[in-house]
Amino acid sequence: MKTFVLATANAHKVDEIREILADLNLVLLNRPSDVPEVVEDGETLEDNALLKARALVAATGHAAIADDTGLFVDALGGAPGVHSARYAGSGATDADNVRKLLDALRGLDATERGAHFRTVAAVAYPDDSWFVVSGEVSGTITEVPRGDQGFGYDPIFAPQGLRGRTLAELSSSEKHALSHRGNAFRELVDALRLR
Ligand code: ITT
Repeated sequence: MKTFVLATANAHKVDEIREILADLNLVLLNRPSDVPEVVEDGETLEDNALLKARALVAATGHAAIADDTGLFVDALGGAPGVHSARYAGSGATDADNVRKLLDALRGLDATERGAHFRTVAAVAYPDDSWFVVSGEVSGTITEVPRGDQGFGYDPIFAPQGLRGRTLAELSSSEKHALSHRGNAFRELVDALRLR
């Protein structure tokens, strides 16, 4: 069985990745707690996903899977994008980030609130080989948060085609079926099968 260490320090992302990959015959190890967090100073999601994956290969000797995700808001020229985790400052909580984004879009109507999530998943191996895949979902930013499932920006992101329901109003399996992370990790599964 293939073994991978999951590079993410975000427990919600660990849960989602484990759920999405559950049917595969993979051993998934959690990131050891003594491995310091990587400074995510890349300019793109690809850069940061690879930084995280390679750091965990170096720290553990295992192949590693990393995910870097951003929310790209049209009216803000793509912000917060690669800086989504720190949008409201270093140490910002999900609630801080959500509040700042709603404030930035105050007064804009639904047609001006377009956005997409993008996830880049990177796999890195001890022999220095690697690959990346990505997935997206398009939608709009709601005017108020709704729902208590999911995490991060989920309560204010309404995917296209769901009549305004937010990602935080979906069950986890409904979210994975259409989400940026679901789409990226389905690509990752296909890529792993070819190796
Ligand atoms: P790691 O770097 O340890 O993986 P992180 O929380 O920093 O964890 P990201 O950089 O990928 O992860 O996340 C960027 C931000 O986007 C962060 O604020 C997350 O809460 C948010 N985010 C990521 N995936 C999300 C999702 O599926 N739904 C809503 N928000 C999400």
